[in-house]
Amino acid sequence: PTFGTVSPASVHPRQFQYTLDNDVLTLEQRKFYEDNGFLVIKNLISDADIQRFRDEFEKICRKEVKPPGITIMRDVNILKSEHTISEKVISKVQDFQEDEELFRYCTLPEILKYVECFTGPNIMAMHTMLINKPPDTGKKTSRHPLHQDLHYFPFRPSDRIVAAWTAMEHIDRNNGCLVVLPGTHKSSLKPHDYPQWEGGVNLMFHGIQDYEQENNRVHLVMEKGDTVFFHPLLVHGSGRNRTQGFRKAISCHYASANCHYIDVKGTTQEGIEKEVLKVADKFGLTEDVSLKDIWKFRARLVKGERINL
Ligand SMILES: O=C(O)CCC(=O)C(=O)O
Repeated sequence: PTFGTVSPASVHPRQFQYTLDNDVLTLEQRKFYEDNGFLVIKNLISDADIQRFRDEFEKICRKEVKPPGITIMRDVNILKSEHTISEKVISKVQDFQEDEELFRYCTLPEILKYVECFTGPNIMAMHTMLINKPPDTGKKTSRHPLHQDLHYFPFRPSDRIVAAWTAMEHIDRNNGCLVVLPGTHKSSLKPHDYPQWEGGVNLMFHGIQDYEQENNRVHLVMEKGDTVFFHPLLVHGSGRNRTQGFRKAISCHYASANCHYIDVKGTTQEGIEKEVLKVADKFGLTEDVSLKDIWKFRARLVKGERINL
C-alpha cells in the first residue's frame, strides 16, 4: 500500500551532499566536487589584485604596517639561521582579518560567487593565510604534512565549510604545489599529530599518522590566479620547495553563518585546542578563554547575515 505521494528525494539517494543548488557551477563541476572534494577554477583572480596582496605582504614583512591580531610564522630551520631581509624569514602570515588590503581577497565577488555554492548565502570568513613557502634548507621542513583542515576547526557541519586557495604565481612540484587525495572528503576526521620528521617540523603543522599510502595523490599544478576550492575533510598537504624562490599562495576558509560551534573536549581535536590556548596564553589572554571565543573574535561576515558563528 502507498500512503500519499512519494517524493523523488525519498526514492532516489540524495544526489548532492557537498554542493548546494546554484547557477554558478556546471553540472560537471558540481559532480567533480561531489566525487573529489575539490574544484580548480582557472584564472579567477586578476594579476592586479595579486600584485596588491604581494605588496601588502612585503609591507607587513618590513613592519611598515602592523595589522592587529596578525600571526607571523617562520620556518623552524630559518628561525635558527641569520637572515637580514625579513621577507626571507617569514613563511606564513595568518589572521589578517584586520588588514584591509589582504582581507580584500576574502571579499572578492569572484571568490564569493563560488563560495556560496558550498556555504549558502550567509558567509563568514573564518581563517585567513598568506603562505610564503621558503626555499627548503635541505631539512625538508618546507613540506606541509598531509592533513584535514577540519582538525583545526571547532565548528560544523563540515559540508558547509570550504577553503579558497589562490596561487600567486606558477606553482608546480618544483616549488611545492598542493597535493590532494581525491575523495577523502567522504571520510571522517582522523587523529592528527606532529609527524616524526628528522629535520624538525613547523609549529601547528599537524599531520595524519595513518593515511592509506595507496590512496592516489593528485599534484595541483596551478597558474597565477588559479583558485582551488576544497572541502575541510579533504586530505591535502604540499611538497618541498626545491627552488630559490618563495612560493606564494593566499587562502581563506569560509563557513556558513548557520554553522555552529562544537565543544572539542574528549575528541581528537582536544590536543589542538590546548596548543592554540597555550599560544594565546603567551599573548596574555586570560585563562577562561575558549577555542570558540578565539574563533568568534576572528570571524568576519562577508555576505548575508551573521547568525551563529
Ligand atoms: O600552501 C600550502 O603549502 C599548504 C597550506 C595548507 O594546507 C594549510 O596551511 O593548511
